[in-house]
Amino acid sequence: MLSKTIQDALNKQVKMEAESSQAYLAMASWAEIQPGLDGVTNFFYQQSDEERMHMLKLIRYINERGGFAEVPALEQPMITFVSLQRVFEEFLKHEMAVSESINELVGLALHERDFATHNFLQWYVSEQIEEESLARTLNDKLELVGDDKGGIYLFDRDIMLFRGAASPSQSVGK
Ligand code: OFO
Repeated sequence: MLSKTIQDALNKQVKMEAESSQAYLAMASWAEIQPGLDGVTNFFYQQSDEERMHMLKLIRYINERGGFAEVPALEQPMITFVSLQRVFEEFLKHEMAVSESINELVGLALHERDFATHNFLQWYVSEQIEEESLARTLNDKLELVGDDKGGIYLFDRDIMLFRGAASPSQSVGK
């Protein structure tokens, strides 16, 4: 059985994963209406789906442990962006905030001596290493490219390859 403290903290993380899914959905939608950004569009649609999966995994865990997973209300995310660079800066910022939140949760689980939750959260720890690293790589590439249209074309064409290389954990679900 989950303690109230852990249940509340996990429910906060449910919200964060749902917000991540919404944020990346908004990025996908923005990219979709820009000319020639099919790769970036697919990348963020897929990223949004993954975040929903992360949320579901938490919901199922909370309920499985005798708690109650609360489906949260969500704020509208940022929906327009001044540049592609800005989108990816936001992506990295968001992933860093999620990593921090997961680390807090891991610390809390240890403090509360909830070793099952501590064990459950290790998947998220690994996932955040992958996602932060992917976000940094993509930001670095975009910095190299600058405003060069040819570079942006190649970035968009190859973006799914970066994802494949950096994120081997897509099949892990509940
Ligand atoms: Fe939920 O994986 Fe990153 O944010």
